[in-house]
Amino acid sequence: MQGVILQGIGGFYTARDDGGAEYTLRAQGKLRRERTKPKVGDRVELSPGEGEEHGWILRVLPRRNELVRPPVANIDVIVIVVAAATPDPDLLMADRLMLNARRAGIDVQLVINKCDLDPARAEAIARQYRGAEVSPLRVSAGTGAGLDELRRRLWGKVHALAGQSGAGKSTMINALYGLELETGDLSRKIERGKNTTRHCQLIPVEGGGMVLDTPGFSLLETELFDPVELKDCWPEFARYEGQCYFQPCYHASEPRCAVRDAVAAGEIDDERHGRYMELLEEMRQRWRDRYD
Ligand SMILES: Nc1nc2c(ncn2[C@@H]2O[C@H](COP(=O)(O)OP(=O)(O)O)[C@@H](O)[C@H]2O)c(=O)[nH]1
Ligand SMILES: [Mg+2]
Ligand SMILES: [Zn+2]
Repeated sequence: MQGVILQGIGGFYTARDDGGAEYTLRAQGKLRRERTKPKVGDRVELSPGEGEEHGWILRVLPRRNELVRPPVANIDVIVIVVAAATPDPDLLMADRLMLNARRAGIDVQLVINKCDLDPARAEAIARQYRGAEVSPLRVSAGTGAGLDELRRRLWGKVHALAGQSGAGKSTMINALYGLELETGDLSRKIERGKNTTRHCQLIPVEGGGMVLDTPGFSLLETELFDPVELKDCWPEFARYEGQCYFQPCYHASEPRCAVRDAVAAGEIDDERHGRYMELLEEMRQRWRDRYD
């Protein structure tokens, strides 16, 4: 039998089979000896317990992708939420999230929320990401505008929402799926006082998809890698690759750089390129200091 791990607390896991039945499981000793720790999102082979007894996780099937913090596996889409206003959008943070998702091999859906507050700003943000392979979508979790389209795009997929605090992630999940997660509005807190240590869990939603609920989903830590690889995470540079005078080219300050020419010509957004430069500088610094 197989199932997907929805949550794990104190060595007990909840798994759900394809028919929707849920099982309480522990990891077999063999897994612990191999130091395989099942993660939320893992597909596992299981043997169900009898009656009140818990069952066992026998094997963790190969992962399509995985994150370390939070420890989750097999996420199809990371939804990066930025607010058009309140809070002021931190697009450097959004680009960092995009970079990390891409390095982990996970698709990105950019959602620009709170369009009701500043539609012009929302449109300007969407324009910055043309060619970035993040399918920008403008919505308002408050009014519901655009949510049908977002629900359609996420249908049947395992997805997680990431982004600045206050951007509207919890409000969005609630509006999409009729849930009652805790939002910035404290009067709507659920489980108040009942359960203070919150953990990450997958919540099955209509259409066969699942949404990851986690209080601390940050995805802000970028693994260390050779800074020359950074440009590969900006899809809008790809069509200019190989056309620069220097090879390889960082598309930073080299003369006769096709990417910088494209920025000057307005074919690539200059703010997006500017934030690439910031992240490049940061990675070069870390790369230089890597043996310290
Ligand atoms: N005007 C407006 N406010 C929103 C919208 N979405 C969320 N909010 C408000 O923004 C605040 C933060 O939302 P929350 O969902 O807690 O953000 P989170 O920290 O990303 O989970 C709350 O007061 C929400 O009511 C929106 O589309 N329009
Ligand atoms: Mg929240
Ligand atoms: Zn270049």
